[in-house]
Amino acid sequence: MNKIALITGATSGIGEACAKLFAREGYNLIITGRRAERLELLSKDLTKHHNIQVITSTFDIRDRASVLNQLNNLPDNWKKINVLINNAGLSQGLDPIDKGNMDDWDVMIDTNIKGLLYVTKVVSNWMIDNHKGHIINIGSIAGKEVYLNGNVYCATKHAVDALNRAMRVDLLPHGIKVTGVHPGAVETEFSEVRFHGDKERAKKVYDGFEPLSAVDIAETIWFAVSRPAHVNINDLVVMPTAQASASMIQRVNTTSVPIK
Ligand code: NDP
Ligand code: 8X3
Repeated sequence: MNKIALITGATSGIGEACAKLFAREGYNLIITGRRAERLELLSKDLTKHHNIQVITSTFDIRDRASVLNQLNNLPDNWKKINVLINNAGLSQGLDPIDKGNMDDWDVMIDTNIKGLLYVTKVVSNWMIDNHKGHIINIGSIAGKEVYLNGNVYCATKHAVDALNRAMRVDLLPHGIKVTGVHPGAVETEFSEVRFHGDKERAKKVYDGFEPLSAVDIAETIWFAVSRPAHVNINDLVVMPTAQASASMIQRVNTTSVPIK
């Protein structure tokens, strides 16, 4: 029987790279996101190339009823989840606190904190029933530091950092591993989403240095997941070599300049 991983936000970037890597390692997958067509394409591709099964589950992680309905309606044998990757998340906007867009704030708080909590509540109960499991929480360097105009996104990722530690304490009696992975700049659709679809502005974020790739983070997650049963990796901060902190990046032909 293959192990099972549930990956939220598998329609692009880090989540998609995790789905591909875990499929290669023989995991059956539950992949989620809002873009059903992308989930279906990914599912077809993974099942064609690997001897695994995939369930696609389309929901907006901010919609509590939808999260509960989709997850609770999974077949019982799919509820024995070995690995949960709490990856779905986003930044919207990059404005000083006094000029922030409150709709952007709601989206970030509802997705990055509340959505992660809804999924975790359901899956952690199944892990408790199974007396095992591993939860990977994707935080960010933005959860370890704050930077100019990052305010609410940073706050949500600080919350993920706190929840990562809190989950480890609460789930200790049940033998469930909890790992936080906190990347610096990873080139995905992240910046395009942050800048409300402005591709030109998004591209500039990664100009003049080599950012992390989604595969770099998937491999880091796999390292944590593939440790022996008695070893838990608590927390990993993973940066591009050219990035020293959230706001310091060494770009070609420049000295260190702010990232945004
Ligand atoms: P992408 O934009 O490429 O992927 C984000 C994923 O999250 C998509 O699959 C998207 O799916 C999903 N998602 C977003 N909102 C929702 C929602 N409301 N309901 C369900 N799914 C949702 O970005 P990344 O891969 O870079 O981001 C993945 C995680 O990594 C995020 O938590 C991000 O904060 C974190 N991170 C990213 C860094 C970077 O530099 N890229 C650095 C540090 C952390 P869909 O749109 O189909 O719903
Ligand atoms: C994404 C990285 O530095 O843009 O979490 O916040 S950063």
